Amino acid sequence: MWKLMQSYINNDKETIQQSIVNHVEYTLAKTRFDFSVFHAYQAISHSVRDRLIEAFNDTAQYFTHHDCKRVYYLSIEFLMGRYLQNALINLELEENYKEAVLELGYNLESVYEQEVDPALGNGGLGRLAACFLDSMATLNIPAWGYGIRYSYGIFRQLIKDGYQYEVPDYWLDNGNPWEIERLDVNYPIRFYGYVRKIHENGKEKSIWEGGELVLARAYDNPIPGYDTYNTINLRLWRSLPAREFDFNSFNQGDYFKALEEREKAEYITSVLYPNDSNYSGKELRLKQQYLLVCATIQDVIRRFKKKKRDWKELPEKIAVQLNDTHPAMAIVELLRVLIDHENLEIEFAWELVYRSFSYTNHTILPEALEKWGIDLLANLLPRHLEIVYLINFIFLEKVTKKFPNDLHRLSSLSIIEESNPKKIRMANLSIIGSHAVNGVAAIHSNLLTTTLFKDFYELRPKKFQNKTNGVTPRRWIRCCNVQLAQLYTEQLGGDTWVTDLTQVKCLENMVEDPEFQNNWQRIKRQNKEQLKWWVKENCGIDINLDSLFDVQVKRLHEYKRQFMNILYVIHRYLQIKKTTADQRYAKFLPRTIMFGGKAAPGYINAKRIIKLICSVADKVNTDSEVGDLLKIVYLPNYNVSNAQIIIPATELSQHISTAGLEASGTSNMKFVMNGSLIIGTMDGANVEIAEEVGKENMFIFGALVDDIEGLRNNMRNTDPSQYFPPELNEVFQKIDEGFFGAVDELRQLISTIRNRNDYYLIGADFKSYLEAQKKVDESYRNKKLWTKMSICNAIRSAKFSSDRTIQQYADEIWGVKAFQIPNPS
Ligand code: 26M
Repeated sequence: MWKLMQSYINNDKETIQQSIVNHVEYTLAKTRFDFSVFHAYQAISHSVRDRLIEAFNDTAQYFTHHDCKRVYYLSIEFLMGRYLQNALINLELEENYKEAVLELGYNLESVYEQEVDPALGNGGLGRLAACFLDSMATLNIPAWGYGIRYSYGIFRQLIKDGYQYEVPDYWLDNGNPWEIERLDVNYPIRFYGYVRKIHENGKEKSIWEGGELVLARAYDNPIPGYDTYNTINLRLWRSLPAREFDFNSFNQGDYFKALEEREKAEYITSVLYPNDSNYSGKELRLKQQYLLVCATIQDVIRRFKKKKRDWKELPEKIAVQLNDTHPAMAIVELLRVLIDHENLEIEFAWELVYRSFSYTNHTILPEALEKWGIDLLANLLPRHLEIVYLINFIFLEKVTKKFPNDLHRLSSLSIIEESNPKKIRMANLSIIGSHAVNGVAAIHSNLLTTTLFKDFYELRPKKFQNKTNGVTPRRWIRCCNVQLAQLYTEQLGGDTWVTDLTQVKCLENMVEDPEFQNNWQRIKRQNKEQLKWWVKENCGIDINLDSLFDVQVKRLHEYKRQFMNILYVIHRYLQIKKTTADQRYAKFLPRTIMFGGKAAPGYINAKRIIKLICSVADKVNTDSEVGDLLKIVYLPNYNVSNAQIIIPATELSQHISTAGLEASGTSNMKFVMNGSLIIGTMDGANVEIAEEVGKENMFIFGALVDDIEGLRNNMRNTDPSQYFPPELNEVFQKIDEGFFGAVDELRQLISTIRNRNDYYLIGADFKSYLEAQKKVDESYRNKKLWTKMSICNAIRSAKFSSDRTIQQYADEIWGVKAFQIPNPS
């Protein structure tokens, strides 16, 4: 019987202090009588790490002992954000540490600020993976995350003179107390080489050899659940040179050349690609993907083989979730290992593979769909290309049986795109190799089955599912909005809402309660104050606490339409200017409009939009006629840690993508949980948010997804001078006149949408956007009404907890149950 030993760690104040001081002395080799806040952070982290590791080891042992079915969540990105506060809260030790640390002379809040923000992700997809880990740990699901330990995370964004500058983010400068380097877990990874065919027992066998070998080394990151002892593992791979020397080079006496080759191996996991769409087809990127996949599959198989059992049990013991197509080569890799190394029959092996895999799609934007050129694959992964052809052949044969003489269908379903040069469609591979495929919000999942993957849907309708995204209430309420969390805990008589967000619905009877409303307003105001200081410190701008805090923070993208937002801001500014001074304050409500987000370094239009926002900000913020009626701020370097300050302080948040293009959005959920109202289109998860909180509590506008095609045709057939509403033409004219400077650049930007080229339909949606903005102002004038709307949003947001999402994945895709390890203390 599995037995848990007594824990040796106590959590009283004195023991905690002792452990911190010990780490100062013995881990950091600093004197315990005088250490800086930076060293305090390091020592505290090590002390918390000790507490994590015990639970982490016990959890791994417990899962092994119970031989439960495991989930492997494969993602090229994990956007974790800072660990310390989250770990303390999940361990329910924040109060103990606060006291202990205070007596040592430090304030825990300022200690948190010492941590670098690990930003190994671009945006939504990577952050979703992080929220999922938190929920899987909290729900006691036997899960592992697998990803890449990039040396450089997403670049740090500087804004100078209105332009974005990208600074490399070497985040490991000060070490990383949250990871465990596994010197003994290294897997060989092969690239290039050739396939040799041999004959064995009358059968042809393939041997992939030659080429280059590198090693993938494991770095483990413990992920504690909330209110549970379970602590799961995020295993990240780092590339290293293989141990064998390149004897060829050495023998020729080219010592430096040989070392250079070794350096190249380390380079593979050096940098995260900073795109969040727009697939680029770079070999290094494919190497990253394959390294992740190859090391992970070796790890998974090693764990499966620990117990002697039949291969047919594989799908009952593992569930592999692909976070988009980036790790999709895992399908081919597992099949390769099963047929080439384990000598299984192809049909049998294939059955095991597709029953084990499932795939989540995160976008329908065509430019983001991964397609690898045949030549690239033939060179880098020659055996995989052969296997892809094999899979495709077997698959298309089955299709032909069901739909004879349907060449059109065959070519749309094929993994191979018959272009010149031919390409491998990773989405098709992912669907064919998975037993379940899901979109990330209801509208998105519907679009998948009716447009992008229609033919696949007709072939296997039951394969397709929806799993509406969610976010973790631990980080996005409990950590970032401590006061709101306290209010909930007081009102609900306990803090079990943190793991069961449906409980906050019980506050429905409080929405009109004056005292509750007062508390609500007080909390928002305090959060606004905090953001005001952040803005002062980081942008040097004073913002008006009484103004409406209006925020759009997300990656810069034409489809997200930050452009439409700033065009509206210009319109508002022009209206203010047209109003006489004595009327202005009666007519306009003070607003602070904040933007934030990174543009992919090569995305020129996105960078021009940043420039436009900053140029408008310059003009407006220094216009004495406007005063504090209107302020525009570009919040630099939007990331997880400043999101934790920005989101709780927001009153209105913008989620205004062209209908059909934002798969889900997840920040919309975070904003709603923190009592922000949404101005948004019927797109992504906004649709379900409207169902939950009520349309009357949102500002919904714009074309519906079914209107889009018609509107695009309409635009093409309309005279450009007639197509845009007059308010918008007036704005264009001002930009054209050079009112905001940077004429050439800004003219180019507006020209992208002017000549029947308004693909994202800013012109078509602008009028209804104006109307929605008007309603915002009217509602904000009525403080009681606004507060009530804000409360309704927050207390009706339970559906968007990632606990709900993960429970659905567990029940409907993975078929795994919870295994909760007893707490030894
Ligand atoms: C691809 C190729 C090369 C380099 C980078 C990429 C790449 C990286 C990230 C492509 C897409 C990436 O992420 C897309 C993404 O973040 N999608 C968002 O996923 C969220 C979680 O499901 C959704 O909420 C968002 O709507 C969706 O845009």
